[in-house]
Amino acid sequence: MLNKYLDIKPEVAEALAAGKPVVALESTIISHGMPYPQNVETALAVEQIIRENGAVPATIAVIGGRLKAGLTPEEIEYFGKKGLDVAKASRRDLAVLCARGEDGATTVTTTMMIAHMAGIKVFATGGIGGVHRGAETTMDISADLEELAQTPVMVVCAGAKSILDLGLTLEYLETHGVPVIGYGTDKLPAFFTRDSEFGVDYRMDTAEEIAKAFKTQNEMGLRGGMLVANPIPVEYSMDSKVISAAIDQAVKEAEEQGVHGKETTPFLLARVTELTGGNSLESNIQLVFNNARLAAKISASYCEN
Ligand code: PSU
Ligand code: MN
Repeated sequence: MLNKYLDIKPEVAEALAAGKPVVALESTIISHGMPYPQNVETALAVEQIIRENGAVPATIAVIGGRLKAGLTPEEIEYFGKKGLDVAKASRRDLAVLCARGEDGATTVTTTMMIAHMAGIKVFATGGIGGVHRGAETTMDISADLEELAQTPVMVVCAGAKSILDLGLTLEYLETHGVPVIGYGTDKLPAFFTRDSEFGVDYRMDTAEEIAKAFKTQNEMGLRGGMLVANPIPVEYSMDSKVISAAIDQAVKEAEEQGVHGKETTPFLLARVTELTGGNSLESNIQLVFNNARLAAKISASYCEN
């Protein structure tokens, strides 16, 4: 099933061929989500955490028109330095970027697509895209949800930021048959905070239980992914009042300035970071580390059974 546009890093290809655990990572978080050099330091540290927990990391990106499953440290450095000059690549961008031989930072959507092409089952990130507030008139719904509906890759995240309408995001996932699992929680985490007013579909307390549920889904031949929401560690979680005030203001500014399309999410994320200061960057980094640990354990259990 190998794709002629895909390059799998040799270390990743060897692990996959030997049935060893591999965890995919996205690159939008590197080039668009954090400033240089913290983005490169974080990306390299996440890879290290995945190794320490028994899996091989595969950071995913588009470089020079090639779909890359697994980057070298030099490629991660290149990506982090280029920052916002790398195009954000969602599903609709992938073919054009490859045809033109350009670079692209992969979102949750395109990271899932490329992970699946390579044969990787588990992917760790920070937050996913979803149904935006006001989507009943703008129709702004992230392609991430559509990808979860059709591509059999597990996404381990810290829930979703309330820049989104979390209730509508869960409704959309339910309609498309995507199970939402809370790791050690009944509530959907909201990225910077450990919970929200919304419940998940199932609470699971071990990596083994999550791996077994996903293996069952795949072996049954059900299409689509699984969303695992892992709450931010208590010591890095933020005051929900501070966060929700910043988010409300960012959403209002986006509306006033007529921000739309692919710019909406990056605009909101950048404004929330500015309004909440350096604390939110540290929280963001720590929750990605936390998700990488869990994803590596799930991937290891998936491969053992
Ligand atoms: N939400 C976050 N952090 C992120 C993103 C979303 O809290 O980094 C990024 C991810 O790459 C996600 C993308 O896949 O934004 C979604 O963009 P859009 O809403 O335009 O589909
Ligand atoms: Mn959108």
